[in-house]
Amino acid sequence: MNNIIIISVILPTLNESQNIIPLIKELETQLSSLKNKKFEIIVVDDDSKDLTWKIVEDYSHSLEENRPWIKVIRRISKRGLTSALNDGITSATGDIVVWMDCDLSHPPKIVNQLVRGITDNNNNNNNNNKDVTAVVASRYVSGGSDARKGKYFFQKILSFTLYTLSKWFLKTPVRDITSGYLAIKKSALLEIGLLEGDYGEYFIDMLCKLAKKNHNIIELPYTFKNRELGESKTATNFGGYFFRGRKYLKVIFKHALRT
Ligand SMILES: Nc1nc2c(ncn2[C@@H]2O[C@H](COP(=O)(O)OP(=O)(O)OP(=O)(O)O)[C@@H](O)[C@H]2O)c(=O)[nH]1
Ligand SMILES: [Mg+2]
Repeated sequence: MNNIIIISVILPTLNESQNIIPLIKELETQLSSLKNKKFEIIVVDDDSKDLTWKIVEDYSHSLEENRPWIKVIRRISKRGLTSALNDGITSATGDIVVWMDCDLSHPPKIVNQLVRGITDNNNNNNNNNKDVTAVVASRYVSGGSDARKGKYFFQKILSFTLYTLSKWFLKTPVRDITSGYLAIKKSALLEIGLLEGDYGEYFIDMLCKLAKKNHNIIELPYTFKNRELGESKTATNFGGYFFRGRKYLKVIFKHALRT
């Protein structure tokens, strides 16, 4: 990749009015410091009641400055995280696509490291001399951690259990199979087709499909933090996690049985 590389950052949002502008500002700071790269930020919002979509629209056309690199997709009749990501991917014009949670639990400060993991030829993490297709932000490699506390206890246990199961049953070398934060070549996404699933299980499915096609995926450590502002969209009780956990297990066993 020698010419200008375009990076598309997809931000799926549902009621993130308190987090979205600080997140976009940090992404702008980080991404504008990358050499020979352009970027676009695509917010895919499901008509949030707290007007997240409008806050971003106002920010992108403010009186002081126009920010044409920001696109807002306001979805009226569609719902769901995976489908929002698919709409973002479909409209992305970049060579490299990034996505992440927008509650500031995924650190925007490491976005450039994720991108460089793909673009740098002399990547130190890349031992097998194959082009890196994707870089996953990971809690479960050296230097990474899941620092969520309090009501996130069950969520933390669920993520760790899935990681353990993946080591036993899945071919993907990726440890953080429910990360939700990565940089990936758009061409690889086109190869495997649209993301499948409702919520976080799409990530496991995607990693298994990429592994099957022998894509080289590396991980970069990060610390996952609690959401500080805004309401949680996921259950924080045992029953809720058990229900959600079943969907994740289904995807793991689907791929385990195929290999
Ligand atoms: N467009 C869209 N985005 C969503 C939807 N559900 C969640 N999101 C976004 O997806 C990201 C992850 O959702 P979170 O609510 O942080 O889910 P979580 O991390 O499992 O749980 P909490 O951090 O406790 O809220 C955030 O950016 C959300 O705003 C949805 O139905 N549509
Ligand atoms: Mg979250």
